[in-house]
Amino acid sequence: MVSRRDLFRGAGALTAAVSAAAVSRVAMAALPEPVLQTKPDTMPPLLPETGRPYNPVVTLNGWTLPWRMNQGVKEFHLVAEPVVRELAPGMKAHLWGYNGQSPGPTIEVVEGDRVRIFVTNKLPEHTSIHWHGQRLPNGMDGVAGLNQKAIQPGKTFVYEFVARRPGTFMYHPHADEMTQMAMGMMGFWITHPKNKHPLIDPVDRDFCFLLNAFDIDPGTATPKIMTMLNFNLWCWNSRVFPGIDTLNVRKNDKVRIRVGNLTMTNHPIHLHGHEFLVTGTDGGPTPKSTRWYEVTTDVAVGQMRQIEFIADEEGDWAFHCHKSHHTMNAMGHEVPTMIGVDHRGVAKQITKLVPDYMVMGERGMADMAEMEMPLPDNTIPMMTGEGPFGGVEMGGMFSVVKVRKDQKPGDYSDPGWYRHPKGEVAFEWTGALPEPARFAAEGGQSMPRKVAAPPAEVNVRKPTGHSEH
Ligand SMILES: [Cu+2]
Repeated sequence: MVSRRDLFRGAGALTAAVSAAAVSRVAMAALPEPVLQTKPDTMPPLLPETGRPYNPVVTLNGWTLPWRMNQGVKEFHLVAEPVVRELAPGMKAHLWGYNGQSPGPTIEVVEGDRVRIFVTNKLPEHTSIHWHGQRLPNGMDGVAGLNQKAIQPGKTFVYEFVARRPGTFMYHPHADEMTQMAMGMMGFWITHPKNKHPLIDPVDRDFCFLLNAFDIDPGTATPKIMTMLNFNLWCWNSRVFPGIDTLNVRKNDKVRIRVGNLTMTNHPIHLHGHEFLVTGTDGGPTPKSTRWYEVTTDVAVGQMRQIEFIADEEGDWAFHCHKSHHTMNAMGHEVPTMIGVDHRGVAKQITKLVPDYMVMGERGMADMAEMEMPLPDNTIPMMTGEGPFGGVEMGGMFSVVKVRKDQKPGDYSDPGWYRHPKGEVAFEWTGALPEPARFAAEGGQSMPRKVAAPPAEVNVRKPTGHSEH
């Protein structure tokens, strides 16, 4: 079996399995050998060795599927199968995916390419693949029962169509969809324009990833597939912070980031330090008259957005979903708010008896990041990640865009933490603090209360057992 690592050994050389010239006629009549990936790392862009040239993408914590050219047709082989995916160091999930990982590999083709995709089903149940956003013959659209027979376990189906429209697309099962998508089956598809396109600018860096979510109880490894909204692991490409790789770019690069949402809720994706334009959706490139600058763009369920900006500010810029619950990892729900309640020492005593007992910190949730509570096996802390100045206290859908003037073109490696110029970091004020000046018009516009409010009371309530659900 050809692993992805082998493929990148040498100057981007592809093995015989994917190089048309080296394959005999007999072999060409057979299935292309499936290429598997064993690691969750971000792989370097796969430069095309056959077919029309294009500027390849980089899939965050993912990879692009090599193809073979068979008499002018680009042939890919996807294998639907159970996989073990590391969500972040310290946590592995038992998912379903394609070719060894969840999500499956990114498929990159060029507008006008004839594409043949072999899909082998190694799952315990039937499946199919829908090519989200594509113009194609109806019988290739992949809805089991409607457009085709479901692919039974052990069987291989062939999809074939011309990639007619350039843009940002995805693929996912359309058979027992709820189960199969909750288990991690999905992948990215990019159709590059074949010529200079009036609405698709060339870029220096082109990233893509899918938004997905899992509900995995602390201490277990298999997602609960019936969950509709109450997910506890909010992922980019089946990874959570601090397991999501950073997006490393050179200062003044034109950067494109493509995002697709296959969760069951919307995600306002937010970039620090720069403004961007939404230049495309799964419907294609957006007309220029519809573009305006944003720092957050909402990606609704089943939608894709591609954003573009000039990375002209050096530094380590946070890049994350703006729903604060989506930048947290698995947490016990139904944790009562304990701000203002002094339970010093109590939680520590209880955790000695009940290892996964959690209470919200009395000064906020930051206490929890410090508490180093004993965690069940195969779980990552709710708020975590060490930055150059201390705990980042994040999880889930969070990463960093690293902009450096000395990042080499084509180099996607992590340059380390930003070294801030002198005098450009927020600092502690050590002088005297004056008494606050009272605002003269305080309460002047509000209606006076007839009876004074009673003094606030605090009811201390024991957290209900979050493990019961
Ligand atoms: Cu979100």
